[in-house]
Amino acid sequence: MRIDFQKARFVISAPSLSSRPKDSIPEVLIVGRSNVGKSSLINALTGQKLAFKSKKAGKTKLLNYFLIDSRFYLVDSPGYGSTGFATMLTIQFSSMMEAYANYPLLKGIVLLLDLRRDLGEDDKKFIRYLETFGKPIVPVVTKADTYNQAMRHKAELRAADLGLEKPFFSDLSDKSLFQIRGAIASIL
Ligand SMILES: Nc1nc2c(ncn2[C@@H]2O[C@H](COP(=O)(O)OP(=O)(O)OP(=O)(O)O)[C@@H](O)[C@H]2O)c(=O)[nH]1
Ligand SMILES: [Mg+2]
Repeated sequence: MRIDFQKARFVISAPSLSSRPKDSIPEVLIVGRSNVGKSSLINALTGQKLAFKSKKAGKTKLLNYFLIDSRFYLVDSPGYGSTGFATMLTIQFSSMMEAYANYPLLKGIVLLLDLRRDLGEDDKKFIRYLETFGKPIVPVVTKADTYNQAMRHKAELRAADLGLEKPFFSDLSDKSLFQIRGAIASIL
């Protein structure tokens, strides 16, 4: 399926899934710890400055719906572990995610990871929790431009340890974006 990611526009910021657009367009959710690079990846995938990126953690507070090529919504989510989401599964965040658990329009989750360090227990719990959704998960290691060969190898081992085989490495280059666009298209 050919999808033109450059044909993208912001549609709505929703405080929860119940405020999403009232249509039946499928969606792909981007999740990850605060500051991992969710908004930056959305901007890079679409080649537009759609999502706000920030130096300060916890910038994205709402579910931001971006319509891609009139085909699906790419949804920027608040980073867990960010300001206002002190612990990963705070009531607000978990109830937002909970609504997604059996949501038929959710076609998959792009899980952004910083694997320069071992993940904490809360990250591992969060990943286990996402898996209970039973939807495809596309693992993406962000900020790959900051990894050397040894770090990359270590990151692959860490991902495998989490049951995430063959993660994509994103350095926001054309090559990595091409791969990630392909992975997203394949789950739609
Ligand atoms: N070196 C490098 N920096 C990146 C990359 N992607 C994002 N960043 C930087 O990481 C910081 C956080 O990026 P955001 O895209 O705002 O992260 P976020 O996950 O949307 O953060 P929240 O909205 O706070 O949850 C910014 O300073 C970005 O410039 C990357 O591929 N390489
Ligand atoms: Mg963001």
